[in-house]
Amino acid sequence: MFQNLKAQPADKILTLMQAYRDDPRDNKIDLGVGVYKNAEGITPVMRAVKAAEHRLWKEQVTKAYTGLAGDPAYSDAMISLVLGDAVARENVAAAATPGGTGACRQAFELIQMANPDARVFVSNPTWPNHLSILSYLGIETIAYRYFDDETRAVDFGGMLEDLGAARAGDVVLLHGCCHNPTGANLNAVEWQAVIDLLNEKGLIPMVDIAYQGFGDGLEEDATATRMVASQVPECLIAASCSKNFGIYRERTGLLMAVSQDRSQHGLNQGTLAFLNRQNFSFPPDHGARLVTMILSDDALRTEWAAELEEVRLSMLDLRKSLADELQRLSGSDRFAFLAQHRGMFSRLGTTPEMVEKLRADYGIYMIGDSRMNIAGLNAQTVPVLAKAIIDAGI
Ligand code: HCI
Repeated sequence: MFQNLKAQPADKILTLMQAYRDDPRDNKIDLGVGVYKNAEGITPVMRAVKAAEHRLWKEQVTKAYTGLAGDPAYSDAMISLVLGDAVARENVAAAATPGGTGACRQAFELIQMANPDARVFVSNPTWPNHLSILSYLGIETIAYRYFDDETRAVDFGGMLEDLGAARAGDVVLLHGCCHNPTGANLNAVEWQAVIDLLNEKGLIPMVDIAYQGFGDGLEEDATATRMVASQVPECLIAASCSKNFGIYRERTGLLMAVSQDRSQHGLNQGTLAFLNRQNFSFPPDHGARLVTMILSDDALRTEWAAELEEVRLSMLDLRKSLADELQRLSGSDRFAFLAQHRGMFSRLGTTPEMVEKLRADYGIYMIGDSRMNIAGLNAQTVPVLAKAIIDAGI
């Protein structure tokens, strides 16, 4: 049996992570995998998470199974974090999932179950794992224009034109904030135009929100998702706690199915629980319990939000100093987009050959499509990266 297996394509992001680890140079710079790092290059356990873990260790008396959809208190806390009061709680079915990836996977399976003919429209580019999972499930994907290589902003005209080709019942995958891999995002007026188009054509949005709090702020980053959820008849939302709670390896995510038709709620909730049961029975609980504890305790929540804000502002600072340094070295504004982008990533917009040159000659690791993890920088490495970009001739 095993001899029939075929080697599968490796994940480019994880391959690069390994290559960085194997590089003996001590001046190497890791701008690869999307993990927040502080100025010391460490991905810390957040203060509120440590405190919640401590409390959990003292207070938890059982590790018996939760429900198939996870602890309802976790769903309540996360629905409120992501959706605020944009949608009534009774309109939202939700299930805990292993990370945001798990939420995406379950969402895609639900789409396939509900409408095997649905095609999923994905931004060009999108997170590679979206494409990988969709292709694994045999779901047809259609790319819509998104990133403008010239301006390094959203090609909004192209996006609307391409979405115009979708059929009623097709799904449109949107990044709620902090687009991965480009860092380029829609403004509120553009979001509204997309929502109007979705409604006009009967398209179903699926919002992937993995970086809430990393862009313009916790509430601000949820605005687009809330606009979508409150204005369309139904949508799916895949949320991740990996980055904003710094609990990557705990695998903590939530899939929400929002329907304006309340009579759908039981069926939606039952389907989410069923899908969890088919794939892994019960979702991981440790991270979800920490998140619930933090979001429901005033002191922990304040501490968490303050640290998240420090993280957000530190990335904004790095963006600004990189853009300034490149402005100084190049004598032009052609890198100003770096300060406009939001979230952890920016697509530099250069060739794979240049990305390889930066790796080979300067020990700078970014993804082949020139996606940089801004959080991989610090005050010392910003000028090093800027000089390398100019010296390499980008
Ligand atoms: C990212 O770097 O895009 C997010 C982190 C990640 C990368 C690959 C698989 C899962 C998560």
